[in-house]
Amino acid sequence: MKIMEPNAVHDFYGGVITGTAVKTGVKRLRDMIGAYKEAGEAEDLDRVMYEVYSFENGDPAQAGNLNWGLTVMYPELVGGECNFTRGHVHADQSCAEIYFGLDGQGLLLFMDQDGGTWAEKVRRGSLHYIDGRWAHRLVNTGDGVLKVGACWPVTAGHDYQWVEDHPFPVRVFKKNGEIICI
Ligand code: PAN
Ligand code: ZN
Repeated sequence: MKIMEPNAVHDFYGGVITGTAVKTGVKRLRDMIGAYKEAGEAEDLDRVMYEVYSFENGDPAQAGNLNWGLTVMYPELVGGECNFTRGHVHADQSCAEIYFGLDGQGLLLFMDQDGGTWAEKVRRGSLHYIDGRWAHRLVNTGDGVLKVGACWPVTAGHDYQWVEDHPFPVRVFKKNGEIICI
């Protein structure tokens, strides 16, 4: 029996995922500034807010195949508001997803199709099930880097427009070290 290395070099806990099929996305504040409530005029728009690594496994057209990925979020505040991902529902809402906390402290915000909103705490070792109909957004509430792994069907797709049309009604701020959800 041939024993091989994993088909990608991963150090999830260290926030590293590499391999031939990895796509990396970087979100800077300039990409997100409009989404924050109280962004000041003097913000450094070059600030890196989060990085997303995604690894496509197998044929991307074959339903049932799975991607995995890693989101690395920095402990940035914008007008006191905690760093958050853009958020999306899956274009194919029959496709669920699993998130798993690797490092740091955060919240996973959910919103269902009726606008019902709730959150789960994210930390090293936490597991989160995301129904394909639920909008999902990560928030880094900690003082360090938040690292979250994910696994989702290759055919899920990302619908960002839905979240722009139905904004999350809750924002997460950190004031004097305390997390406040408004
Ligand atoms: C994740 C997200 C990642 C970044 O891989 O894409 O956390 O969030 P946004 O895509 O909302 O910017 C995922 O949920 N994939 O389906
Ligand atoms: Zn998703």
